[in-house]
Amino acid sequence: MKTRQITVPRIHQKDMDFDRFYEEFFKPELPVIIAGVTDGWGANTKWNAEALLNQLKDSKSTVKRALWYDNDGQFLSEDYAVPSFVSRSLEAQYSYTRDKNCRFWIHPPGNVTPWHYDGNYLYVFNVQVKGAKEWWMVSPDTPLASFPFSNITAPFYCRQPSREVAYATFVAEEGDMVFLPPLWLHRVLTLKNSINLNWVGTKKGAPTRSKLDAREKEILKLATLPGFAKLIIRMGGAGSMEYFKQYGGGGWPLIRELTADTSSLAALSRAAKELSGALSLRMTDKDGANVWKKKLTESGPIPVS
Ligand SMILES: O=C(O)CCC(=O)C(=O)O
Ligand SMILES: [Fe+2]
Repeated sequence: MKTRQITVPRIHQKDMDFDRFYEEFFKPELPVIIAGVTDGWGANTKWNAEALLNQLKDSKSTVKRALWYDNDGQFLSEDYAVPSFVSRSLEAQYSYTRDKNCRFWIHPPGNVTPWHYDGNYLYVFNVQVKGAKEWWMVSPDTPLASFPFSNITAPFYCRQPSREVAYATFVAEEGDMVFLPPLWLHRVLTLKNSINLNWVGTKKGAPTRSKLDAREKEILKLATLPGFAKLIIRMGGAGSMEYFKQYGGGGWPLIRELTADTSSLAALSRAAKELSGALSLRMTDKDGANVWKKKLTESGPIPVS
């Protein structure tokens, strides 16, 4: 794998306003780290893993997800302040949002969230309230190989591009907020006992074009063709038809908008590419275990050449 390292800028929140954020990062869909976001937050002294877990469990509005908890903007809102460029970005003019658009992650050191990109064209404001995490990101222009119809990266030894991969790596320290744009692949290693608060949304308007954007649109288009949605869900493990119904907070109208310029032929050819890609993936990992059953994902950093 040939690699090219890119740098994610780090900007203090006092130098960031909505206009700058919108022009330099939100609109072009580029990552940025914003420092000093938690200055003055009650969460700094009030939040610890155990207490937060109990509060999440006690709250009726908590939804437990596989790796994190969802809640709404009211939950513990007295403990933090939403930066104005975040609340502006989440406004209906710029984003589709869901009712429970806050995510909470609680991780011990050593925890790895393996390579993936978030579905639903989701962008994430990821605040490192406590602890520290090492991030790796890959541009959607030079994506890693995914499992078929999936947003989860196949293990590096199975099948990875021979062309260049543009990646970034950095550490998010306490008080930093990572802006993760839509379709950027990422892998996150927890370095110190960690609490993260996220706000998520799906950007309105045409997404920035990239290889992964084309793939995502072709898969979505395929889902609009009779009989295909079920196949995609089965292959990609997205859960149920609810996934498309609620897609990106906009559902089928958003899917139709996103796929307006994608032909059915491109979608069918995507299906062929995904299936032939699947055949070229190695079926067993180094231990002889079935890669498909394990959905095993290489959790290491990009092998830098
Ligand atoms: O913090 C982590 O371990 C994973 C974060 C992540 O995947 C995300 O914010 O989308
Ligand atoms: Fe993610």
